[in-house]
Amino acid sequence: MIWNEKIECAEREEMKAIQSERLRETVQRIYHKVPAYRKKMQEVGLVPADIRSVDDLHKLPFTTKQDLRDNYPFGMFTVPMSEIVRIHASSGTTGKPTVVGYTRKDLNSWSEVVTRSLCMAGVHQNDIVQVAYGYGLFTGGLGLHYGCENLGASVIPISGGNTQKQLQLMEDFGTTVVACTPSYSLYLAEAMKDAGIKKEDLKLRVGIFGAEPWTENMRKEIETQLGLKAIDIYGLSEIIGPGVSCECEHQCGMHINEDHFIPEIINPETLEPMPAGEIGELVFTTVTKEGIPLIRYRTRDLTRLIYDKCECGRTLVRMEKCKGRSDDMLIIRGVNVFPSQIESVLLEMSETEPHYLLIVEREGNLDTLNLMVEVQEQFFSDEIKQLESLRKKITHNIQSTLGISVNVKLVEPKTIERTAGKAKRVIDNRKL
Ligand code: DLL
Repeated sequence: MIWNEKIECAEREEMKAIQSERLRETVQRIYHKVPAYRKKMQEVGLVPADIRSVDDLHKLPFTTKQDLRDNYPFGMFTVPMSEIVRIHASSGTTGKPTVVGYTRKDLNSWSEVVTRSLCMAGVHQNDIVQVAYGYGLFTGGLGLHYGCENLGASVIPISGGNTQKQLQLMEDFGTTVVACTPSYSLYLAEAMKDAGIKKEDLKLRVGIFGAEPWTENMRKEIETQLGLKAIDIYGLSEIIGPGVSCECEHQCGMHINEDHFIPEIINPETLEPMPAGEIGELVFTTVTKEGIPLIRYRTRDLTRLIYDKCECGRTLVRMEKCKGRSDDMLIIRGVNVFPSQIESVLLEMSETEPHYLLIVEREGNLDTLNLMVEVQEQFFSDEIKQLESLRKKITHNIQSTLGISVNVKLVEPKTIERTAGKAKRVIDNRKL
């Protein structure tokens, strides 16, 4: 089912007209209400009247996480606190968290885009949805929750963690849809095996997985182990939370709810817009938000936009699965390495588990990349010779795919710490 057919299947010109009108309103709002934005616009000699349509978007200055930190906590809100009805925050890797505020209208828009996303994923009213994203300051839990209620599905607000309970409720309540991070879904699969629960014992049909990067290989693994269709959902708290975009049943890129969030792709080095179809950094401008509208917000996520028609009938532009981030890309001895590339290599091998940790060190002037990876139970052996040959095989496969040498350390299954939230894949010990 298409939740909002008029918008989701609009002609490009129609969409542009909606976006342009909303953009004009947003620019007026931020210029008059947020001193930090006014200052930035004045610095480049812009007044709101200069922005007439989406074609003028590129004239506006960018916004970054640093701007949110500089105006911590509420300095970029455009309404008085009496109109803010919800506050979320994302834990920054350094310093203060990024704080976002929602008006009642913002919460309604959020429910709308999550409901659209659920419909894209093939979820319907009769589904029982177990929301295993964290409830709290993180937007995952509550974001999915209100979208499910708005759709009319039955939501189980179990939140993250408590794996045994997750499995018990899945069995007892007949959960048909699970929403959690892709890494946690694999952890659930592992716990199922331990508990002797087969996928056939459960009624899982769809998984709504996001909040961290994952690969096509990981998708296959999850789909096989849990017996469901694994759908990618994307979002970030600064823009709204989950539901910025989501895959449809064809799993060929995530449809962006572009009547609310206008996407652009820029070159992260030169900050110039990239030619259509090329990979670069994703930038969003929110055009309906009241609490904290963001202009040309740099997500740091790398992807490309696809404007071709989708088989599902939606015309909403699609973004490809995230390729990594412009800031988590590792440069090891001059070679650009994305953790997702290493993950792909591991998933292609039957002996390893998709649980790994990359540790980057600098010895003298030389970077070294160390990889801890779990070996599948049946391949883990007391025979050093056997393990050594597996270690060599992994080293060779990574070397030949990425062109980089890596020190591989094999560890027993379940040694690497599991989290109910986003998996931590990289520890960078270099002081650069
Ligand atoms: O992770 C919102 C969310 C919750 C999305 C539940 C999907 C499901 P933040 O904590 O602000 O918000 O983190 C946002 O997570 O910039 C991406 O780098 C990453 N991310 C989110 N979804 C995906 C995805 C939520 N599907 C940051 N694929 C974003 C890859 C993702 N990365």
